[in-house]
Amino acid sequence: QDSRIKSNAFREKVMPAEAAAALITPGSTVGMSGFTGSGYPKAVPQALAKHMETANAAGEKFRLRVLTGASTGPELDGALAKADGIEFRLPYNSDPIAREKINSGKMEYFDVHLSQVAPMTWQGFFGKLDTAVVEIVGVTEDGELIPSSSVGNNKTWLDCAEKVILEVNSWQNPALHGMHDIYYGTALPPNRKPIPLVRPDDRIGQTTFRVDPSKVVAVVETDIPDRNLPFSPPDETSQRIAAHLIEFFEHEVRKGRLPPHLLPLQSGVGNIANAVLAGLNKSKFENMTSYTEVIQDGMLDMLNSGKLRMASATAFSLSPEAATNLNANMAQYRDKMILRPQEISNHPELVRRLGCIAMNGLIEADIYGAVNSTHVMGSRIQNGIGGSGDFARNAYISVFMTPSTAKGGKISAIVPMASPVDHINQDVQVIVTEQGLADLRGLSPKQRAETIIENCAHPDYKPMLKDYYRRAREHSYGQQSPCLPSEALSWHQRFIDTGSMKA
Ligand code: 0RQ
Repeated sequence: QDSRIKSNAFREKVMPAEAAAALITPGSTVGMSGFTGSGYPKAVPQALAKHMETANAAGEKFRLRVLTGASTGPELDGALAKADGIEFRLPYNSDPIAREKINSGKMEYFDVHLSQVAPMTWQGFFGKLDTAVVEIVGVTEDGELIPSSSVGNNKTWLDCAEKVILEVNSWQNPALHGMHDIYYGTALPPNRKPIPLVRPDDRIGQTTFRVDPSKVVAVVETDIPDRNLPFSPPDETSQRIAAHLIEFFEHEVRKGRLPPHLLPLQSGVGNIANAVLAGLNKSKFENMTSYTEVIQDGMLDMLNSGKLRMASATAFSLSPEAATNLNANMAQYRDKMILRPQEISNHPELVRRLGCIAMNGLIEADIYGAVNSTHVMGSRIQNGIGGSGDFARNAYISVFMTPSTAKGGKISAIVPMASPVDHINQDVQVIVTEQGLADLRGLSPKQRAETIIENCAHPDYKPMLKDYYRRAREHSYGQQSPCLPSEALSWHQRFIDTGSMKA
């Protein structure tokens, strides 16, 4: 393992995880690596959770403010949440234990656009960053850090934290060295300059992180694998969603509104997004590129088949099987993948310049096409907005996709009013369900409503939506976006009261 740490100054700081965790003080703010189940620290958080449990048992409060890239794994979010050790958390979370704590009011959660975490940290909006805990693959002879399977906000944590704890993970393949592109050209306003990236495969930075060695207080060696949940295999519903979308892309190419190799693809988290990639892998499109946030199983398959020429992202978001496979064969992917800081992978300037095709999942959309990506029944968090807002607002075409119902048909994904709204209707150009696709470009709110109800709603809910919309046309206070305020959220209340949105 020593061979991963080529610098003496860093080797001298090697210590057990328990000793490193003891350097983190209760009440402090910690920036951790990790993005969608990859590249998160594993040993220090677990040791930290033990310290927290001991403190809690003795009646002392040991809680932290925890900042990450996005979701992490059970060894970090799960362990700390279980130990009741997270006072405040940002940004995206998908851990079930942390979700439960948030929804029961025991943890504060700030759900923020992923591209904004690094700049807001620099701007001082989140206060002082006490400690960074960052997983790396190794340390070079001149003391630079080889990034791991996610980049996330690590550059910012390493730059801004007062002290730094490193986890050198020998499970990660050393062939990751060279895959990353860490851009050091960002600045605070009024000194910002254009980011010099004009193609998804441009490299504009260096392959390693810099760190001030005097800030490094501990180096911990681990060999724990990245852990992520498996995707559900594409079912008939998701295959139909994919088919509608691919037909739409083919139509757009025929019309000359999309180039034959499409435009850089952004594909969101979750089962549906992954299934759409599987569909694209079987489509006739060739030489596609992606400028996205995460590389999922579906994208790896597209790289393997050659359909996708290259992928730019900030992290892997892979099933355990795909993660193991990729890790065993990392060297052959090094020229086809670039991992960047999330402020660059999700940068609005770049998403707009490249003209990304954004494809994200949703919880519910309303008849006007406003999208809720985050909350169930208006109040319970599912995951968070993640990068969907970064991409949706700035995309060339912004697509949202979902099965038309959830929870065995008891919930309609198309509702009279979304609660809350994460993506305003101006940021939503296409909605796809297994029922069909609504192309909303250039349509007024009433035209959007008619198209969405007709093309996307499930037959069980279509008559209810038509009835609501007809009455809204008759009785609404205004006719721009007809609405019956006292009834608009009654479907949600009915589900809370009876367990079903059906009347
Ligand atoms: O819950 O697992 O308990 O059954 O939500 O739903 O249908 O499997 O869909 O995995 O594609 O996730 C919006 C959550 C969709 C995801 C969301 C419940 C459903 C199930 C998952 P169960 P599916 P997906 C950039 C893009 C925001 C972040 C984002 C997401 C679970 O896409 O987190 O886009 N997006 N980032 O039962 C009640 C509804 C529901 C519902 C779904 N209407 N009511 N429950 N569910 N619809 C990448 C990153 O940011 C990292």
